Amino acid sequence: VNVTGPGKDGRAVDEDVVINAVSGAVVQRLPNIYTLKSREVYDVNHGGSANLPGTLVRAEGGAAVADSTVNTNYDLLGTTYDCYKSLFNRDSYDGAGSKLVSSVHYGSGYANAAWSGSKKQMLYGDGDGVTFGNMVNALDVTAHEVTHGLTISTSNLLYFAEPGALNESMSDIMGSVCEWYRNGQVVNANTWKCAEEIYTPFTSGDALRYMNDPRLDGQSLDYYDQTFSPFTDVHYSSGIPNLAFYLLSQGGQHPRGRSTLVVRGIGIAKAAQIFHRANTVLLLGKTMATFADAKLATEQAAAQLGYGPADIASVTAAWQAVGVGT
Ligand code: ASN
Ligand code: ZN
Repeated sequence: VNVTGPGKDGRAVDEDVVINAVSGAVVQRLPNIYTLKSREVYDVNHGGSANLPGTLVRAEGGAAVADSTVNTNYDLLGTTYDCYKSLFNRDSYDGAGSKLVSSVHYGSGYANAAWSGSKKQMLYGDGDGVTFGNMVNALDVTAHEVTHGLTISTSNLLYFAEPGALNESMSDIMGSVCEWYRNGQVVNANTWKCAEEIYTPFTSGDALRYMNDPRLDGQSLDYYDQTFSPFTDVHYSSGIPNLAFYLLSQGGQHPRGRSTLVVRGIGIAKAAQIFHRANTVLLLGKTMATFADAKLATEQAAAQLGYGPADIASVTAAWQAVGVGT
């Protein structure tokens, strides 16, 4: 018997189940046909924070509209939702099916995108046309902003110093993971680049950040030592955990010889599970978590996920290769 019924939001249920006709017990869960995905894309029409969210242009299930910025944002929010649901069985950023609310055409020539913690929504600028094209056009940026909403509702890492670097890094990591997910769970040349689709439209091949070699951007850090300052912009200090995640996934050595350790890569699929579990379970409510706390949390997450000693050793080595732990 295929059972469908109203989900918690009154729309289609998120699973089909086979039930025993006599006892009513669920004997098999079938792949989801419907999900609880719920998006709302608004046009703030070049207004600022006082004008949010603006006019609702496309809600869940609505047909494509005339504005391609709205449609692209809607689609990439959908890909991000699907990535989280499919890889982590997580229902939206808060795990409770909350709507993904987004406003496009924020500001004028605004070359940024953000998650507003107070408004529980995202905003996307059109870019300035020189450093950035339209901010909606990069899946990793969209997944990055959604992940800020997730982090606020889980670890709630402070946006400063080491927890801030970890907060930013969780967003960059899940940006890469969602790109990998969209690419059929295959790593390609763009997987480890951040915002490559929109960064410097007149220069091809570059990116805002590089997870595999953070110093390629000229500012990000890639090793934790005495020179680390808590005052470093979290978008640069995030390079340290970003590189740890890359090394855990792909394996290899520190790209600039800061460590002689050779990390055995475990693949992005397992690495993603480990970092997601660390952020949502082991670091739950750990607003002040340090890099050392994240190392321990990811080691424990790997063990809880049932990964073996060699994988756990890779987690340890990935952090050691960026200067965290001995
Ligand atoms: N795009 C930035 C981010 O999500 C916005 C900011 O600097 N907070 O990290
Ligand atoms: Zn961020």
